[in-house]
Amino acid sequence: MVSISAQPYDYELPTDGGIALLIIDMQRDFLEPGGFGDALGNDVARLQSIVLTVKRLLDAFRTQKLSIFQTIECHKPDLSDCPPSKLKRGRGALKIGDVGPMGRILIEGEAGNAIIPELEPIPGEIVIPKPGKGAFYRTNLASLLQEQGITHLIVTGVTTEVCVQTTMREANDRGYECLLVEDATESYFPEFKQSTLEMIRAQGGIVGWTATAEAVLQGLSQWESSVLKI
Ligand code: TIU
Repeated sequence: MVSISAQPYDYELPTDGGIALLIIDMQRDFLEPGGFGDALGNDVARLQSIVLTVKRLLDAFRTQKLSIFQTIECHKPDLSDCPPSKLKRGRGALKIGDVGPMGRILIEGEAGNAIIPELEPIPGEIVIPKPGKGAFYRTNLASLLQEQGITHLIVTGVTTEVCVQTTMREANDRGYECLLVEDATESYFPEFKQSTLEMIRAQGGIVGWTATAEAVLQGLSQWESSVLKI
């Protein structure tokens, strides 16, 4: 049995299931000035700190030919998939659908809605558009995971206590073994990130595990060599 050194205890890698990297919403809308995060009054520069770490994980999954799913939070240009409550919320200078410096805020296909260039998917990699905070709500993620036999999710992205935590809770209830990578997720609020990490792994891992990217990478390379030996 190969495991990743994690909290609250080691995370066992599957012997008969698949593992996937889930990268949540690493979009210009959240990481760059002029997007949705900025419109909500946040200091978006805080989120830049994880880009290289997410890239390291992405490269490792690409090299080992493991499944990768990225999500983007977005709405259709006619806003038909945006509940009025979400549209009204925030009371910032710009709201969803308004024209900002990177195009319309949080709208599919606009420049600001794209994944940041450092993490741009390569042909064949799956990007899941999602209208909500959780990646399972009104998306085909569950069926894609089932098709690929995925049982274990390594979760990264932004923001820790909003889309990342909502997705992890949705995944946990659906039976996935979820590990949140501590230095590959970030929040506009450092105290919310810290609390989220703690609440996920509390009570014996009530929602899942947390571990550093280094520990994940070490576990994965051991796992690969153990699989190759069989
Ligand atoms: N505002 C905030 O912290 N997050 C979001 O609205 N979406 C995601 O977390 N992706």
